[in-house]
Amino acid sequence: MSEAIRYERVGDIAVLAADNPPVNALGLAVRQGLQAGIERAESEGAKAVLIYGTGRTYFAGADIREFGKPPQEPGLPDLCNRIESSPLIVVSALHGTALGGGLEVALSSHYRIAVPSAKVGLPEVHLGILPGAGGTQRLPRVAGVEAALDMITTGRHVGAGEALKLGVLDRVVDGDPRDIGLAYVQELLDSGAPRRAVGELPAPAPVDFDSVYDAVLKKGRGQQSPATAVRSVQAACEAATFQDGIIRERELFMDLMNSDQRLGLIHAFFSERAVSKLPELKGVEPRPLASISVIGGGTMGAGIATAALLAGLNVTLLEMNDAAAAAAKGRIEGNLQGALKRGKISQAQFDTLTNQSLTMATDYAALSDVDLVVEAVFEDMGVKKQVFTKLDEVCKPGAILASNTSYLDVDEIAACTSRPQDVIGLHFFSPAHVMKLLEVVVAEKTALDVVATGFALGKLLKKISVRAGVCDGFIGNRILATYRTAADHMVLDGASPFQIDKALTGFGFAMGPYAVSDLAGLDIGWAVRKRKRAEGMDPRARDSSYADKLCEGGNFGQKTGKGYYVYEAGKRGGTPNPEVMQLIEAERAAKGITPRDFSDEEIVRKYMAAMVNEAAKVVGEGIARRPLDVDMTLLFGYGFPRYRGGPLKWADIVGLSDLLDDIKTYAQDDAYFWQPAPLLEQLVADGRSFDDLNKETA
Ligand code: 3H9
Repeated sequence: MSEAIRYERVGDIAVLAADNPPVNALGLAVRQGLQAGIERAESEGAKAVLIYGTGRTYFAGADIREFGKPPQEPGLPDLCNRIESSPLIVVSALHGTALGGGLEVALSSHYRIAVPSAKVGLPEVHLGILPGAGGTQRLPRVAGVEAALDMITTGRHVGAGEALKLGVLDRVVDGDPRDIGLAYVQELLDSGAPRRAVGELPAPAPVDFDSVYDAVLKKGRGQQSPATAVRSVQAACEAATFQDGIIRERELFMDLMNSDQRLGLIHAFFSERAVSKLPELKGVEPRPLASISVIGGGTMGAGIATAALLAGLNVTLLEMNDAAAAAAKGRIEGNLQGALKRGKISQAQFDTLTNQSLTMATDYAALSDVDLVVEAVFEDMGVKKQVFTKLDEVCKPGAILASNTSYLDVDEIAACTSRPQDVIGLHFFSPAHVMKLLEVVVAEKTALDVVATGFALGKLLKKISVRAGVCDGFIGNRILATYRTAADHMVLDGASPFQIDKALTGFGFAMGPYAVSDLAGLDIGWAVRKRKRAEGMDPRARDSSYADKLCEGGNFGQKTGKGYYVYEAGKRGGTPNPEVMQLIEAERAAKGITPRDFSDEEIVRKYMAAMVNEAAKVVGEGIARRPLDVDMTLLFGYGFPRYRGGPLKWADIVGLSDLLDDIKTYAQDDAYFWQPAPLLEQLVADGRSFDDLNKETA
């Protein structure tokens, strides 16, 4: 008997207890143990079998680490069929998260009981696959097609109460899973309850699967797995037998298993967890973090304050005067109203957060006792230095002084204090109470426990925290500046901003770069361009001015109703602004450029090549420690399609050598912009991938 499954006899009942921490994933040893346990129970004359998980959960799914490796018997689909076909009564007792293959084992059991806090779900689509151990065939038979389609295509976790109503669970009882399970099995045996196999239930009634398929495909922005899962549920209704449905499910499952999207999504799953694990922070205790202060209550500062309040921290918000403080408080209350409306907090919590946890201040003296200060004032080095000089005077020893700068030199900011070891960059993304990304910018003298506290704060605020080094724009904005420039070059050469946006949303981005600029405000990019020109641009760099002209006309994007697009009140999205093409054409003419046609494919390739090349420089220079740090930055802060895993995972998939060849070809026209990243050249020369680098630095 495998150690991952412990076998025990309690009277007529054989008890199979899973013991495979941390989440009882259904790896080989667990599958072997379950199969052996069922066989032993049958051969020893038990009347029923109880399956449950020890530790924090029932099975949380197949072992994702086995994906892509040669299959080992028994496979999960066969195991589920074996459990279901047992002549004994098989009962599963659920707690924690019964997900994916875990729920499939439960659905193969004849009865299911759970504790009230348990959650069930089939989240396989988030990994680029579909439930492949009978889930698409059994769930519609117990919950109906509509509920099954909802659960399978969204992958959402369903609470025990709802699962009971849907028929996924038979009973919900509070207590220890083993105890409630044993009592339930005994009751079933005493009452002579029959063996009840879901696979033997009649096929469910079909729905209009073609329209569901189309709707799901559209919603997924190019993600294949949810739409393919619809076809698998369809088989539950239309296949001649249950077994035929299982065969169809297997075919579709294997198609997805062999897809690039599965590679991208699994990479995202593991990278999301690896990104905040830094070897140098092992054993380093973060500093205390009970209260924080935010300086500046604009959109960004108010968002940071909101996120901190929602995470249970006391927040002091410092503004310049009473009027600004009142406006900032209004912004925070507006954000919290949103949380209240969405049911994230109660009215009582809203009242406590706004009246007790939040303090408004206009005097730096109010910051004398806080543990951490995040400065979110105007993006100007002079202004930042004034703030940090003041903070150095008033903050208690050991307080962490953080800047939310998105571009500026954190070393220079730290140098104007007497405690550079306590200074760090915490770069939030707007709206900060919604966006998941936090760049933890480590300056030259930042102390390790300050870095650890940055990550601890990120965890508290439920952010994905990425370590970044100091450079202009850190990881994300530095790479953005490059691929955005590549897009501007394509516009000068003949593509339109609207075609570029369309090509990139076709690739899977949530929005194209020009629509994003309109949303963020065109004045932001304008200020950066002016700063860079003032600092002195390399004469070989191609500059463009049509966007400046838009700004000079007072068009800053959505907030002014006009930018690249024209926005009508009450309507979502905008329509192309015809003035933009006039400005572009005038600039092309002035520069003597004869515009040429671009295919959508060429646009995507060039944009991505620029992104990957800059990302490789960012990793090569140590600004990002690992390729996966770049991938997570782009995924969580820049709308990169998760199913492609991130730019460097995408690069591995399409092939680094071909990509480098393309970059060298582009360099024939613009050798300054298209300088190949040394790291990319090195990887190609060595025949290695970005993922190899991830593994080497794990
Ligand atoms: C499936 O079932 C396919 C079948 O339909 C068909 C097969 C034929 N495998 O997230 P955490 C690791 S597909 C391997 O930090 P939490 C995780 O990497 C599967 N490892 O904890 C981490 O490792 P480390 C369908 C796994 O409490 C550690 O466990 N199931 C797996 O925040 C702790 O994880 C899913 O998609 C796994 N399945 O959240 C569920 N799951 O410590 C995926 C976790 O080294 N899992 N690990 O970084 C989850 O959603 C969350 O992990 C869970 C716990 C909610 C369970």
